[in-house]
Amino acid sequence: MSPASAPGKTLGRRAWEFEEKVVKEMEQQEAKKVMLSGIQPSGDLTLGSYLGAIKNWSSRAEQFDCYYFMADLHAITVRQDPALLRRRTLEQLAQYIACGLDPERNTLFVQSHVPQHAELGWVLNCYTMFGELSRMTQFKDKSAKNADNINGGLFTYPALMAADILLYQPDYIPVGEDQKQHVELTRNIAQRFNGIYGDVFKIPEPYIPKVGARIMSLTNPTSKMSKSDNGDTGRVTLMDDPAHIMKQFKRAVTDSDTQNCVRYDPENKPGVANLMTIYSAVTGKSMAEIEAEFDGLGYGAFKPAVGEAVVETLRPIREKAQRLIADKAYLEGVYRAGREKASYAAQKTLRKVYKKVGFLAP
Ligand code: ATP
Ligand code: LTN
Repeated sequence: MSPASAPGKTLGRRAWEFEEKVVKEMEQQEAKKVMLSGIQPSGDLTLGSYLGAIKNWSSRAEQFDCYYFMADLHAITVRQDPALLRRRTLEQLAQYIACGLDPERNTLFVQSHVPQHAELGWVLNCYTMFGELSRMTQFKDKSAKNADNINGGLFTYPALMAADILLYQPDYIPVGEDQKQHVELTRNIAQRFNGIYGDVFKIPEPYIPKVGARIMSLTNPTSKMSKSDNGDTGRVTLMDDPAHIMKQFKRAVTDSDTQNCVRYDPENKPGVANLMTIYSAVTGKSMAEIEAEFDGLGYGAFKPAVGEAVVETLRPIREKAQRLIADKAYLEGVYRAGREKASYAAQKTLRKVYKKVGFLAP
């Protein structure tokens, strides 16, 4: 019997190899970068939020430790119907999963279930300047749209968003172009805090897609496709049926170019450029390939083709979300498990922050 195959040695080596494997896995786990994002359950998710943000969230679980949440604390900065808010929060979770976020590999949770968000939000409010908040475009846009309810929450919202992010020490924040300003403010707040107290927060980076970062309204290509805008003529939601999606694309605004030319020119042909962006984002084709594909065919062929490509992209998402929405017990299980994991990570950071600022230990 060779020494290596002696029973005691083999067992010893196996135990050692096992230990080495566990340590390696733990190291990989620790070295994994963190990705985090959230969306307010303030309306039905649109094609804009899918292409600008959620599409970038999925298939990342191998590389990243991922946290995604329903930002219900943010949603009440605009008045919400309570029953509708509850329903949308649950449906949004179903849509996250349907978009490819496996709850076994991603931490999916409800923001208000993790009180550390509100707690750190308050602390960070005290490290965010009035001038900084005044410069936020989302605040200016939303106060113009809700002139009768310009509340303090709407104004200080970016400090809460900074807390959402910094609690989890993430590396990347996958969002659409419109959120870049908030992530930059988060970086400034984190740097300011670290400058006073030492390295408490990791400085995160926005992660914005090359194509689809700003999808425009189909009827008004100079304004962003948005879920909470009144009227649904300019948007497509993840839950729209194929006939409705086709109708929206067929009546999408293009331009009065008599040649009906499908050419990428965002400045002079914003409607066509927006449709090309959508088509490119869902098919992976480049702008040159799209121009060649529709050369001489005009808008009459182009608009339904974009509609069909979108229908096929959204079909499996809608069908899976519908099945999941019917299974409330499953969704409850997912968000409860998510809360456990999120709270653990969040509490670690909050404890550090409370200590640094000088709060007496309870
Ligand atoms: P609301 O109208 O309630 O403000 P919204 O439709 O603008 O909502 P958000 O909840 O603000 O959408 O955004 C969710 C995520 O999707 C964010 O990361 C945002 O940047 C992205 N996003 C939203 N709309 C678009 C869009 N039209 N194009 C690209 N990305 C978008
Ligand atoms: N402000 C974002 C939603 C949001 C968010 C976040 C995104 C709230 N907290 C943290 C990324 C990270 C919006 O209005 N779309």
